[in-house]
Amino acid sequence: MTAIDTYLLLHAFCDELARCGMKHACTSPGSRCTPIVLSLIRERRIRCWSHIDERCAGFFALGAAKASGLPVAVTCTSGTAAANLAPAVIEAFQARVPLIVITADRPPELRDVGAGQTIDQLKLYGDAVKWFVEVGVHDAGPERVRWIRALACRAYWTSLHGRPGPVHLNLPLREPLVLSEPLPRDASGRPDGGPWMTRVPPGPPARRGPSRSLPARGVIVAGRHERDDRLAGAVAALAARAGFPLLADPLSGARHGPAAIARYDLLLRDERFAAAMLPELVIRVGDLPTSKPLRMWLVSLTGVTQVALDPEGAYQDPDGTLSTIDAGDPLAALAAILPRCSADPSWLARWRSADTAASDAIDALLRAQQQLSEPLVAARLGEWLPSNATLLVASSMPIRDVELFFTSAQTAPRVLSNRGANGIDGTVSAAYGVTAASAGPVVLLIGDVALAHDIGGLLAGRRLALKLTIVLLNNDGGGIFHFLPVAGDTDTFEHHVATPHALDFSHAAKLYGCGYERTTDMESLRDAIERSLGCRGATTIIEVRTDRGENLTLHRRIADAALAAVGKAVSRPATAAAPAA
Ligand SMILES: Cc1ncc(C[n+]2csc(CCOP(=O)(O)OP(=O)(O)O)c2C)c(N)n1
Ligand SMILES: [Mg+2]
Repeated sequence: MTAIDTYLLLHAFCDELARCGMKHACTSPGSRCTPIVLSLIRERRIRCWSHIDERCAGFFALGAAKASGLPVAVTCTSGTAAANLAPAVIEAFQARVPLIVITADRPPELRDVGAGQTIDQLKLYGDAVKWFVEVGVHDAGPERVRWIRALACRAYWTSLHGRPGPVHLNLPLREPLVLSEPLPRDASGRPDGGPWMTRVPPGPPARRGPSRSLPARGVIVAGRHERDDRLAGAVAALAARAGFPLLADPLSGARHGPAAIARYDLLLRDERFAAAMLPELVIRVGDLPTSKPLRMWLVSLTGVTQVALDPEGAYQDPDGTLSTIDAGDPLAALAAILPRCSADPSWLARWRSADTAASDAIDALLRAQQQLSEPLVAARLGEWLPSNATLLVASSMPIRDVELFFTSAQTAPRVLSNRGANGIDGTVSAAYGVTAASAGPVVLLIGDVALAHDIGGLLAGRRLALKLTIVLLNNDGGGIFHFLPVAGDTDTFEHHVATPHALDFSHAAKLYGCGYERTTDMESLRDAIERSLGCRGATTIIEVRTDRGENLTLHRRIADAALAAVGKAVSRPATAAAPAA
């Protein structure tokens, strides 16, 4: 086996990825991975994004795959480099994001004999990948070239079809790792320019049974669903026509239209409202939203038929509430449901009047605020950002505040978040990945601990000439933990749980060549965001300082005010609840 063999096989492999439709790949430096990196770069149809830190590379690839819906390749050298991809691989598996992870490895004769930078990379990511292949070392004879073309296609389609997710190809490479002569022309691909192998995705659902009419009191719960942008509109339209309240997380893209109930998290904290508004049917699309009151309410609906429309038949049911998982095409299922609906207008009207009462109370309270606050920033981002923008929201309070305070609007930006494994890691890198694969502007809403966790991700801005607007909610620690019982343990809480760090992020901005602004009022925040969206090139960090204790108090005041208003609207008093970490 010579370097020519290695490069011919890799050329065929990358050619097939491009023929299948791959647009983006991420590289990170090393010696062993040189043939993979050079082969990806030479494939002009694939745009290669270089990263120093493999953890950032993995999350960048995740963001690009999330934003484009297409598999993205990520490659790295052998050893701990490959282990650094694990968080992004796990998130991609949990969140059903198609990735093709290509790890360079030492050939078999150099394993477990003390060779440098060599670890056991076989099945390194365990069950967090859909498919693992030890590619092996081969001569580039016609049979092996055909085989590697088919392998590339299979990796691509496997990551994309059915339940999307990561696949892992471990690629041992023998020295020499660079070519000292020109690569012979390779015309081994299909002459029509198509992939070596295509796979027809799962077909239309089996014909549905007789059309019994459905109960009039239905509810639709819509959660994170990134892969089919037609679904959000179809769900909102069905909810409106069927008269079913639509409890839509902004991550579903479906929080709009006359049936959208934006304040479900608050409404369902009111025990009497939750008990009175019992549905006869629940239809779920996408993941379960984050809201704990919503999840608890779904659990309480014993005896109510709960159907999940999930094209991959994924088991998203931590509380065992589902009656059916319908793995057919959700659009076809929605179309089949509509003629069976017989709306009871008073059902939706009661939800809506409570929702309006809660919304008015929240608005009044937020408008009366003199200072910038975390809820206010989340609420206004939903209104200010143009509909062609993408808002990537970090885990912890930002994602909860977006769920709680985004209003219902057709013009809202697209909202993405890493909610497969709910990690606060890799968020900056994922945001740059989203930028790389998005036409419109990208804004990242992030807490200070999450930003500190992936501060190295900022490097992508200048190195890869990508622009990002970062709205940083800096409460010097994990504000979420103040909502949890652990906050009562004062001896250890501050240092070990809240983890204040006193970081001055303006220095990070300087180090990574980002713009930096600190804002203290609404007007200057809006101006700073507009300036950043309007400027060319650079990333801007726009910092809003908040206080964790005051944030807890404000959330409680908002919940109390909203619940009092809901209580009045439905002539009942109310109680409050806390989010889960
Ligand atoms: C990788 C990872 N480590 C730890 C956690 C646990 N965790 C959840 S929220 C949080 C604090 C986040 O703080 P920050 O980003 O400042 O947001 P805030 O809570 O202040 O809104 C931590 C450490 C996690 N989700 N993921
Ligand atoms: Mg914080």
